[in-house]
Amino acid sequence: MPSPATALIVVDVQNDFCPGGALAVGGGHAIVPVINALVPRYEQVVVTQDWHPEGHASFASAHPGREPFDTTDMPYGPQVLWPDHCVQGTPGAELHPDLRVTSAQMIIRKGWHQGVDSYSAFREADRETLTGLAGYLRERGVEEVHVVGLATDYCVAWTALDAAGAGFRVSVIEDACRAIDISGSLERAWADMTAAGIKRTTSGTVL
Ligand code: VGL
Ligand code: ZN
Repeated sequence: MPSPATALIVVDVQNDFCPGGALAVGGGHAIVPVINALVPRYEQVVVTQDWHPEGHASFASAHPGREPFDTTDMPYGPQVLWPDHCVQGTPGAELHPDLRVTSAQMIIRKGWHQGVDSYSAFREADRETLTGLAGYLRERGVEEVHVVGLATDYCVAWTALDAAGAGFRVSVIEDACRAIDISGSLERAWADMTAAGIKRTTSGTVL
């Protein structure tokens, strides 16, 4: 059993990232039973939702002539352009219906600002705007976080890297994640996470 000073962060297990959704991650739904088994082992559970306004700057549809999965330059740096996904209040933005996270006390919704994406649950893509999650966790005595969810190479990796940057010990539970993996993004994400001292574990170490 992880100590009460370890929080589980469940990243973006939403309909749009599961098969049939707008930005489906291969096998995204397969992690739901794994996460459901993990959740009762933690006293502190944080859930995140990608939560974009209509016409969000990360949507290819907001950039005439551009296609999903192109990259563009935003004021804060390069940005992959995505299909419209996780629009606030739509069914695609809801958590997967089989996900059991009723014990979670904190839900972070991110990607809310029209012109700024936010893969990370801690810090938006401008790298300046904080969500408040680090302060919340610190005030609650959290020292370590375990990260699961979708997608390994985007929102999970950025969340894990920012958690490490904020001073938490971090593990990513690999079998409770699935990746988008475009142009080597998954391999790069693991290299970055390893370099940051993030542990790559499996659910068996907790269950
Ligand atoms: C995500 C792409 C765009 C994610 C969110 O949850 O990994 N990826 N928005
Ligand atoms: Zn998004």
